[in-house]
Amino acid sequence: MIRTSIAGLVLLPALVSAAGNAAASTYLNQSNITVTVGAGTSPGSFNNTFSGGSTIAKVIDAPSAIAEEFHNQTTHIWYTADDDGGGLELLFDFGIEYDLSVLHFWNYTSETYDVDNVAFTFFNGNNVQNGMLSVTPELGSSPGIRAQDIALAAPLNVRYVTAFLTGSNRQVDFQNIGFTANVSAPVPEPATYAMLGLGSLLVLAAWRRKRWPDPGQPAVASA
Ligand SMILES: [Ca+2]
Ligand SMILES: [Ca+2]
Repeated sequence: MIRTSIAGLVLLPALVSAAGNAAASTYLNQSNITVTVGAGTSPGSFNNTFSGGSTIAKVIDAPSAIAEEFHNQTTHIWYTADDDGGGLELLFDFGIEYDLSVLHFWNYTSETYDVDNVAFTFFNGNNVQNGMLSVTPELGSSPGIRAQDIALAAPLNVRYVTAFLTGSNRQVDFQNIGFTANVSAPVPEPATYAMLGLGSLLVLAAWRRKRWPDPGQPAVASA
């Protein structure tokens, strides 16, 4: 009985350690995720956001979380809502489920045009909503804009993210959005639980056989 408890104690740290050794975090940008303009975007104008063949992918084109970006027509997003309270909706698809840990936000440098609020809605791989979060980013640095890193209390297992960006003066101007994340651990299927349970029973049975051999069987002679 005591020995069984000790075996359990030995197993527990091994399991915790396995969970802690998950793959290193990933920076999510245009090389591994996509972004589109959502239908929830309020009536408004994109000014020169898409001039010169630019696409909305410039939201996620920062090569790393510490990249510096300068404000010009090829790097930034500038949207003006027709009415107060209007905003820009962005739809992110991460391709697989991630556990998000940090939001990196490159905001514009002036209060008149910067993003004042980002309302996030999170969805899992089955497109079921699993969380909401409101973030208030700071003004961007000047002249080179670097990301503000914001710890993101997002739910686990996020594949799709809707972001609704609003600003005072009806203006939404920023450079990039990035996320640091870990690939989510797969949720075990019921069949997996059953196999784990069966495996534990087999191990226990083997251990009991070793400790207390069937009295009907001749004892194994030791060498
Ligand atoms: Ca950019
Ligand atoms: Ca503002």
